[in-house]
Amino acid sequence: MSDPDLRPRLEEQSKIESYKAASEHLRGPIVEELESSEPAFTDNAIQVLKFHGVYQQDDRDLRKQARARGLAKHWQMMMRTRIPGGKVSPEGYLAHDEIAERWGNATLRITTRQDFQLHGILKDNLRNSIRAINQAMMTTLGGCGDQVRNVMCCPAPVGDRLRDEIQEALWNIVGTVTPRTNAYHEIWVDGERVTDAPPGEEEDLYGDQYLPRKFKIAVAPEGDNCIDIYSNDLGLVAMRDDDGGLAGFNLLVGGGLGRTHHKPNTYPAVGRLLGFVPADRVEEVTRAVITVQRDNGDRANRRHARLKYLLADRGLDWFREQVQERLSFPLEEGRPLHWHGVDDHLGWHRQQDGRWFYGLFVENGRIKDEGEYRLRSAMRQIVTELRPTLWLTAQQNVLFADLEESAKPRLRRILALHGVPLTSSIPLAVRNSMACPAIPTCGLAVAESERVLPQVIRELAAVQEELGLARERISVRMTGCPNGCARPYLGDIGFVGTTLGKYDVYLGGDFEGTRLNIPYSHNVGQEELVPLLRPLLEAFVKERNRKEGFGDWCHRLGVAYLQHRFQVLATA
Ligand code: SRM
Ligand code: SF4
Repeated sequence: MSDPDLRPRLEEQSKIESYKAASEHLRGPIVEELESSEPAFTDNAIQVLKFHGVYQQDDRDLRKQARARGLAKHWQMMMRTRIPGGKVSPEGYLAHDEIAERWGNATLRITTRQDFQLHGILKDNLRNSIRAINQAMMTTLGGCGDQVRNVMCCPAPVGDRLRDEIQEALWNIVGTVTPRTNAYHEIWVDGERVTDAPPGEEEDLYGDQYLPRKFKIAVAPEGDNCIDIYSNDLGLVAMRDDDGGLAGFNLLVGGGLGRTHHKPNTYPAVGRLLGFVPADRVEEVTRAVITVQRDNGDRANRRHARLKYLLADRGLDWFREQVQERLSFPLEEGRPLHWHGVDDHLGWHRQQDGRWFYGLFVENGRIKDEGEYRLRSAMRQIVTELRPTLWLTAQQNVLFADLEESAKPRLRRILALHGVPLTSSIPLAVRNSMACPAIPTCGLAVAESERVLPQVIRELAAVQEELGLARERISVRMTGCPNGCARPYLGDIGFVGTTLGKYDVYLGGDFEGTRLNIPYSHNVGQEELVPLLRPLLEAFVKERNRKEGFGDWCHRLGVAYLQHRFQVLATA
């Protein structure tokens, strides 16, 4: 175990560490500041609020107007509900829909980690919004902050034995990683004015200072990497036993995608195989992995604080020893891993109990009413009338589950009446694309993403159609900065914003998301993105091996070779 004397003293740690340490288990100055008439929170409260699932933002489209009205910014809050495995009850959905209407910007957003985000909530409406989420038996605690974030899991509601056992393991993991503090209930639900942690309240996993940085966990059934397991700090791959049940988990550690432009010591990394544990040991090993990071992660430099950097600095063998020391049983060697693909679970599928689920494509996860396209209204009607269980996917889509055969025509009719296309009519290029929110809500965005990808991807779909590639699954992911929220470094093609209207282009990942892609071209104008890709796609059509994916073809030939062949300037 790490020597506590060697850890940096609090004054040598980042400012956020001192806020966390002084927060009395996430109470901080939230209550006082909620009661003040200021439209925004102070830095200390902002950092503690993240643990409660709340980000302070400003509407970047309205900055000029705000200034003209003598305001610093148009302050508003984003709220993220933590939704393990993406499972949402009809009541939970309707509560989010109502908050979006009453207090938010009238849209909901399905995130790349199977959560809901609500944007545009004013400070005065925050308490009512969080309370409404809690009344629907959901929580925003753990949506953000230096703790375990939403635990992802393949959402397909198939209902077979393996999936049922995975769900049980998922909820045990969620139970073990949820903070113990009562601060959340005091502040948002009970409305008490408590500022100190009561005696005896203990954060047994996190300690008083919580983790050095966010920590991400995902669970995937072996074979189907629909949740992009390699981007997580801890990936748990559920391995089948001989009877089709859950034997245990292969552990992948140290995945993470965030990087910063012009800082080569920040980089994306994919998870590495640490070992295997039987199913009934998963909570113990999860805690062991988290506490090694808790005790050894970098608390001085937040850009170097994720588990991937600890692994890079100390090595996988050191890490394995540290984990082993904290376990009551021996870690086994990792089992061979094979991925058969990525199933987005869209369209109609039969459940084991004879009922049906329907996976609906939601472009970039945004549930909204806009012109003839009225997805939000359609979803409200579907949920109110048919009462499906909803499952959010890691590709920002939604599955309506537990539908009787008789509900199928009604669901189709409701979608048609609201101008929402069925998944089967969505071009594959569009269906396999994702963008992060970026401007106007994200304060870190340097370029657009959600608002420009629809146009770019339709241009690409048209080129794919022309070249006979309409049925080809090519994943395209765009972000408005290098932080990697739509996982651009794991797609066949990644577009990463560098400044307004410009993107770095990455190639050579794989559709299964097991490999990082590589920078191909730097600072490409938005309207040049598809023309840049066109000659590559033309060559791919002629030269690919049978069934070879576009990313695999780029990888086989080598990105450096492709740059030379297509006379593309190397990256900056
Ligand atoms: Fe993210 C920060 C949105 C998934 C890496 N992310 C942000 C913030 C909160 C901006 C901020 O800190 O002020 C963004 C809010 C934008 C907005 O207006 O809503 C934001 N991230 C998102 C979401 C909504 C994107 C989406 O299209 O759905 C995803 C919410 C997930 C959730 O429900 O928890 C989201 N973010 C991711 C992922 C993908 C994943 O986890 O599978 C990553 C890459 C994986 C990883 O963590 O390494 C990711 N987000 C980041 C980072 C870089 C972290 C790093 O280690 O460097 C930041 C910036 C930071 O933490 O300093 C960030
Ligand atoms: Fe914001 Fe960057 Fe994440 Fe996009 S990738 S949401 S721009 S932090």
